[in-house]
Amino acid sequence: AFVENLLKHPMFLDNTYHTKFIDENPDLFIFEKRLDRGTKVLTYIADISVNGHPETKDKPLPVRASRAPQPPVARAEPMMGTRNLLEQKGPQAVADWMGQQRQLLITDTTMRDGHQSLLATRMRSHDMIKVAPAYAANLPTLFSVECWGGATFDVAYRFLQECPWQRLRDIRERMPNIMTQMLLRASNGVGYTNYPDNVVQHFVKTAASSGVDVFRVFDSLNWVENMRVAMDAVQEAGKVCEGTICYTGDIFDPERAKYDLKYYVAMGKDLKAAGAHVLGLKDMAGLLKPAQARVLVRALKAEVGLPIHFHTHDTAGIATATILAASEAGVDAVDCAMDAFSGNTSQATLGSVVEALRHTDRDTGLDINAVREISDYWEDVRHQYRAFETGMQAPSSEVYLHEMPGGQFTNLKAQAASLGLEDRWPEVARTYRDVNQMFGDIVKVTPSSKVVGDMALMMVSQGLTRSQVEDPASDVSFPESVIDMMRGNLGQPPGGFPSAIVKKILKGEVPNTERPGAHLAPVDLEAVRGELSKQLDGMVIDDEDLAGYLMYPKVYTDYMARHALYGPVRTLPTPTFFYGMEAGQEIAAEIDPGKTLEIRLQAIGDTNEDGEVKVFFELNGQPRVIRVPNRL
Ligand code: BTN
Ligand code: 3PY
Ligand code: ZN
Repeated sequence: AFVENLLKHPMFLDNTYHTKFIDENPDLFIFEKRLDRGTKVLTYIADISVNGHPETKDKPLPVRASRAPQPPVARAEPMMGTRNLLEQKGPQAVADWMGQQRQLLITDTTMRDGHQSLLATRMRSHDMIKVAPAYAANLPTLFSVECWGGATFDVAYRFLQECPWQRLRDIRERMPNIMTQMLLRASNGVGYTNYPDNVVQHFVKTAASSGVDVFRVFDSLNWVENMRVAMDAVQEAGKVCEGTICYTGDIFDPERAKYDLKYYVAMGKDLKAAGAHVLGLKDMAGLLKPAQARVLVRALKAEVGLPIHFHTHDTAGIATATILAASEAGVDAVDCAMDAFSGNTSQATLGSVVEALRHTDRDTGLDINAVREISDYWEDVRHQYRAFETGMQAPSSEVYLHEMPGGQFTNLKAQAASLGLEDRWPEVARTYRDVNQMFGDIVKVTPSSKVVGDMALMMVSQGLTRSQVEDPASDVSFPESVIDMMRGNLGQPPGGFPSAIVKKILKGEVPNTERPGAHLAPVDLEAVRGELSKQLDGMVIDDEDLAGYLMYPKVYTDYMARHALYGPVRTLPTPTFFYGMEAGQEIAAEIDPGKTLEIRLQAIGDTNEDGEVKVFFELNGQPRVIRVPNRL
């Protein structure tokens, strides 16, 4: 039972070190500790092989015989790309170039929104890093590769047992010519609540120096006031600041007049005045229809005068049509996902957009053979994550009813199922829409979308209607996230929240209607660094660790505790990570450049009277026995 007890003890930090620290400084460590990493990785494999991985148990298995994903061959030396332009001439030159050239520029979202929207964000760095050189060599004219931020940050620590910063540096190193891109929730960072200004500034600065080139900055209530700290920090770092409008409603619908063309144009102008180099148009739910896109893009181009980068989701099956309409109206760049990671709640199909525009005046110039090869790789990768396929089977126009973001849809469905509400999904969808109206018709995107989802699930599970909730005479116990938003802790939507519902939810407490960050004291970064170092046995806390800890303190320290036990498991092949090994199987894991563990699982023994199992390995030819508890 030793592994279990240590694992369950959050303060177990004996022999702690950081993945990247030891990777970068292997010589600083004594021989035993280096050997120890092998034992740690074997402990993980033994445990998963005996007990299974908690996240894949009882889920559909990949077909074992399917071939290991092979990245395409890099066909040439990486040609100069957008990253070189940014490095040599700066972010304004990138924006100027975007506006000047004719071809439709494409961002590939596979490594961020693609798997966030289709596989619950579970894609591991291993599968991204392997293919990055093929992007650099074979698709050097991509505008950018979105590979960081959004939900990928905490999922890496929390569920994949890996460091998100190392992912960023590894991709950056292998793809030096194409800009990387991240999604940043402005003052909410990559979290679910407002952080103090200096925490946001420290995060942006660190992300820029670890490898992010384009920052798509949005606010979950479209409040430009609440975006300035993050946008200023991006400009300060010399990176591309994509100040972003979140699209909701329907500009043609007189009943949604709050979000009309004038509203979006005014917001675009505000973002330009705030220093955006590029105007992001983020349609997180996939609500923008082709005819509306034509009008909106034309107006934004003419009246704001920034290059426009359009992001949408294919939830309703119409994303490609909208992209083509936006392209005709002069949009400068669009987001697509590689074919195997496209469609439904993800982005439009990259190869199809390339083909649709071929031989037109907006020809993307991308090599369709290179696209197909890379997509073939992603198809094999996706298969290994079969346990996380939660997606919709078909596109659905229902999204125009509920307006759920692509990244939330499957998540909320799973949450509803876990509450026993799977048969009442249409009711959840209608209630989500009712909650939106009750809150005054707000933008719904992380974190505001989570608040609306929490409220909708509460209402459906308790059988409450909107009018019952609004009735001043009824006693309703609101979810904590709802109270928090009404207090003003996510900022203000256009026109504010309706005063009657605020009054009911806050029971008379006066909300803060100023920028939340204005009321949050700065964090003493050096003091926190010192305390964390003490907590982690004197480990050197660099800016990346500090930024991770400040975003998610417990997620970070739990990750570090598991890291002390399991070592660099991020280097394992994906099937090994999620399913362990079978007797007779052999794998390799490169734990440092040039230092590879050759691992063979010989046999799994019987469970002894203490409930322990011996697992017999060969590690680089040497026999090793690992004991793990049988928890089945
Ligand atoms: C997670 O955080 O849930 C995934 C990381 C791995 C947790 C390991 S898997 C082997 C052992 N058994 C468990 O139930 N948890 C740990
Ligand atoms: C995120 O914030 O993670 C999103 O994807 C919002 O669309
Ligand atoms: Zn998205």
